[in-house]
Amino acid sequence: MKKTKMSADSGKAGILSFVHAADLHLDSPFTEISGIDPELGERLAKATFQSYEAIIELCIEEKVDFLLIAGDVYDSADKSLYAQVRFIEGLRKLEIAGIQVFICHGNHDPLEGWSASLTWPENVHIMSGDRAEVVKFKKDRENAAVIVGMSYPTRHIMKNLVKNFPKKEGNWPFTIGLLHCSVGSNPEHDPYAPCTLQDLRELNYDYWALGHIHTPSIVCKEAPIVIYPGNPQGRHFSENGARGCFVVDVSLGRDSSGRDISTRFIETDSVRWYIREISIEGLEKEGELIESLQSQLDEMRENSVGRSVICRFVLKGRGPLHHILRQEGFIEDLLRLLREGETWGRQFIWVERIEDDTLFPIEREILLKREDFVGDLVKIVEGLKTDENSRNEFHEVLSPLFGSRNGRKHISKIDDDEMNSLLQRAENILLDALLTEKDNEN
Ligand SMILES: [Mn+2]
Repeated sequence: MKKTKMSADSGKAGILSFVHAADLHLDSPFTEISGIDPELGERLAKATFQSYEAIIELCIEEKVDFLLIAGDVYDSADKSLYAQVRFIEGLRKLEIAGIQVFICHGNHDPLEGWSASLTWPENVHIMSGDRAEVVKFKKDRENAAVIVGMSYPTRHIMKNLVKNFPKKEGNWPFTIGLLHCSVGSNPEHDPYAPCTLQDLRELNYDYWALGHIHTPSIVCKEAPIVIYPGNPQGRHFSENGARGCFVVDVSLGRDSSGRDISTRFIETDSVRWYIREISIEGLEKEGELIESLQSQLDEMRENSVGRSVICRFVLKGRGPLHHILRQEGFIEDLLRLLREGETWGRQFIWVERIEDDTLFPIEREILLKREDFVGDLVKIVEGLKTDENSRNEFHEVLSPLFGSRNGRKHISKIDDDEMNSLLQRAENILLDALLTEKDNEN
């Protein structure tokens, strides 16, 4: 097995420190946003690069020893020339700062794809695609870490690559596995290089720096620590919420028993995606709806601390505003209003769309007067809610349920408030099934 050695004499004294990032998808197209303002398009085109720059800055600020990138640096096997040049620019900055970089390639950027012939800085180590490579990292002339990694030679790797990784040897210091793979089953992602947590555990490593799953997650908190940092920049509404990478600090002891490992998630996205559901129930006037949307926008602005936001509102529930929302041009006007004053400066909030999933309000007063099945249903529920005799009879009917041995175990007495709310919910379900918008008009 070929062993490469890399070393650094910079970084924090007594601590092994590194940044773990993955799935940069540089130069990724933002497909869900169509027909947008060209300026917004330009801001989005830069977003994956800005988050990459944020990672580079973080490495320098934190004075880490190395940066790990667990695959999918680029979005497609035939990487754009622009993305490659910008990627190398960032790596050069790290070279100047004395920070090493270890990269393994994944399904979006396998080794077989086209690459421009550019000169890689000397601080960069790209893992081989033939075998798991073992790289020793020295700090202050001492062995401080071992990084074992493997790249995808071709895109469709459906076999378990962990089987190629060697077991941690007795004299190895802090050992890291670097791989783009799918741990366990995750129906949202293609099962590239599938493996189990047990496969990872068996090798006795200290940390698994994984890539592929775009939602940040700590798969395992205890040794071995297994982390998916997720992609550092969301690219569509299904990649919503905060995105970033991990900073890991390891105290360097003689043996692993007294070792202290801390992991921190650092947000690196420059544009954040949000989907917000808002219920129109209880809203009587248009003004109330506008206020509610505005206050959501204010909250997002605050939570995203200086970042830009693209958000989608989904309006739900039953209420009188349903009819107004259906009026031609109303939602377009609402959008215009919410977008007003937004410029493509450092921080913007762009409402991409307002979806109307609302339902017509049910006019109960009118239904009560109807001489048909629906009218009877509403009258019965009304009786049970307001008339004491009817309610007592109803409790009588229900009593075997509470009196039986099994019933007693699982349900306790229902008080009047709870009963009323249950009855109302039952009525809503039945009316939803029985009524159409036309039925509800008198
Ligand atoms: Mn990916």
